[in-house]
Amino acid sequence: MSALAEEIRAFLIEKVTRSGGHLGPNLGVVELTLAVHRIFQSPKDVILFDTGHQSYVHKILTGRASGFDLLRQRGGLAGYPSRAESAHDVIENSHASTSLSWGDGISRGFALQGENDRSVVVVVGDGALTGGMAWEALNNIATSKDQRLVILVNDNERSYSPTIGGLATHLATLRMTRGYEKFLDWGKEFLQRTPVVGNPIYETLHGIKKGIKDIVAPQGMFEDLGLKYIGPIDGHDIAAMESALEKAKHYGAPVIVHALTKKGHGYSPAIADEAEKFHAIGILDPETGQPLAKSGISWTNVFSNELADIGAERKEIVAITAAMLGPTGLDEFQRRFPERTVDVGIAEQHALTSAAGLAFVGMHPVVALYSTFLNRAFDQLLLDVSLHHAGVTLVLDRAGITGDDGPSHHGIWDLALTGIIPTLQVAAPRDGTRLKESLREALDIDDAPTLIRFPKGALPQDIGTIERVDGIDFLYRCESDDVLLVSVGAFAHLALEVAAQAQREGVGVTVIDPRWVKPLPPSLLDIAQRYSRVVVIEDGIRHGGIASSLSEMFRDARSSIPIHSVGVPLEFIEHSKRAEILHDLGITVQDISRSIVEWHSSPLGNNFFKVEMQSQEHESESHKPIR
Ligand SMILES: Cc1ncc(C[n+]2csc(CCOP(=O)(O)OP(=O)(O)O)c2C)c(N)n1
Repeated sequence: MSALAEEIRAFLIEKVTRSGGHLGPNLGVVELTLAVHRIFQSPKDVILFDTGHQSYVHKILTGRASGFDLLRQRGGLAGYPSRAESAHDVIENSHASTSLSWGDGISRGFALQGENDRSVVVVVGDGALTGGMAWEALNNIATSKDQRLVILVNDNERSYSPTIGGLATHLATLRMTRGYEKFLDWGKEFLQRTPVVGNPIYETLHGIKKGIKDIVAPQGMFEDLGLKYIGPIDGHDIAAMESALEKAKHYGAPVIVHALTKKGHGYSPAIADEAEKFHAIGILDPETGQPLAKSGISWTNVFSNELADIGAERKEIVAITAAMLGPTGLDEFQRRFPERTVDVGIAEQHALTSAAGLAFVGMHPVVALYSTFLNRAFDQLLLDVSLHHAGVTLVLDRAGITGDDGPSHHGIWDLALTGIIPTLQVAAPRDGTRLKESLREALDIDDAPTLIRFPKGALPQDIGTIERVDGIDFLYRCESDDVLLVSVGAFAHLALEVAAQAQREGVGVTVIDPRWVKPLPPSLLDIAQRYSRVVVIEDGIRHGGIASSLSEMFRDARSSIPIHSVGVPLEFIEHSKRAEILHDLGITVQDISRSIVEWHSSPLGNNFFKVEMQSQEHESESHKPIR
């Protein structure tokens, strides 16, 4: 078995350094996953991976090794579990802390249906255990006496960076008991070899074991919740893991198995990476662990440095991350102002309400999240932050189509979600200069929440402003009154190319960037009056997006100017390169300019807009694009 483990490890290093992906977490679960598959019979027994980023070994063991050449690429294996790939995958996840609820539901269903020979195993990291949903589930699971549910805690002491908080401290305490168990084992061997008095002393010692343990290392939490606890076990010791899982399997009620693993185990470049242990990597040289391509300045870098500079000027700024300090760029702020940086764990809901509290006493919190994870905290944004007019600034990285991570990682919902939140103001900067500018503008607003969204990846070149009218930037002005193109955020370069192409084909297009897209500046209406048609390009779902808000604004003003929208249709989009996805959706210079030209040549009132038509094919009746 250890030879197989080494083979899998070498395979992972070879393949994942070539494609990019979650290398560190998977290197850490090789033995643990082998043991799970030896003791449980998937898919009869259901194996669930929380978050799902550490399911590569499971994929290899369930017949998908050959798919690793195209990991996270078009037509290849997904980076997370995928039902389409295998009957061994049950949850299409990537958002953390949901697996215990899934496990509860499935094992409860088995019990209700009398399927008492089926178990559910949930592999959950110490990071994912910091999420509120995990605790809601534990509270519920603890009442069950007959669910065959094994909660395998993969404790590597890290989320991206070290896991922080009370739970992490408790797990550390449980880890300490390992020393105590060893002491007991030693005592047993030594005393039992001692004639006459040895055995009674050992028995006494063992009898008060729990008492001593509670002093040396309190067992508290899990057992107090009423959950059977087994551990801690060396998660790299396959035999020990098998034996613990075997016990857990036959326990017949929910049980926690606490495994200790090392993220990046067996690969020295990962172990040497103090910050993130190669949690998620790009393409690397497998020998050295060094990136093969030089990455340029990213949106994240610009935000990171600017916020840290503002932090030096303004003492009321507090930075909040939900276990993603490095990926969101808050690491620089933390380096300079550790006392004003808070890592709440994977707890976006708590982050937002806690930020509202900070704002109440005069601080200005900046909560930095990936766009997709804001979905989690919608109610908190609506009712704790916005209803209370809290001066909280949200910064959403990875907004728009992200690509390789698949359907649940695209940041395509934030504009639609935030569009219905009163008091909230939203900015979509088009470049680095506008990002810095809007961040400062947002931080000057203390009586309402603000949100700034920008995409993944390299920063585009700045695009200068010809003229600013009521906060709206003119990026290209055309003499003709044919089309006004409203570009949202980082689509500005695309919009300018579209304008140039359409102009070559005889249609004049003026390009503007409203910068703040919620609320839309009222003078947008006055500007638009001069044109025959308005087109909006946005990197988010069209349903309920910026074109939708603009259309409502025009309707309210009884304006009849036709508005057309280019954006993401209402569907779940598989993993693929961002450019490939945009191409599929018709969000390219060629497609959009061709559509504008066709549309322009068709009579008013009978417009045919190809981009919309392409997207519409995927949409239900109720989600028709704006016309
Ligand atoms: C709701 C949510 N917020 C943030 C993330 C980003 N994220 C992905 S993995 C991860 C850390 C997970 O740590 P852990 O569960 O301990 O797993 P490990 O990587 O250590 O194996 C985070 C924060 C996420 N997936 N879901």
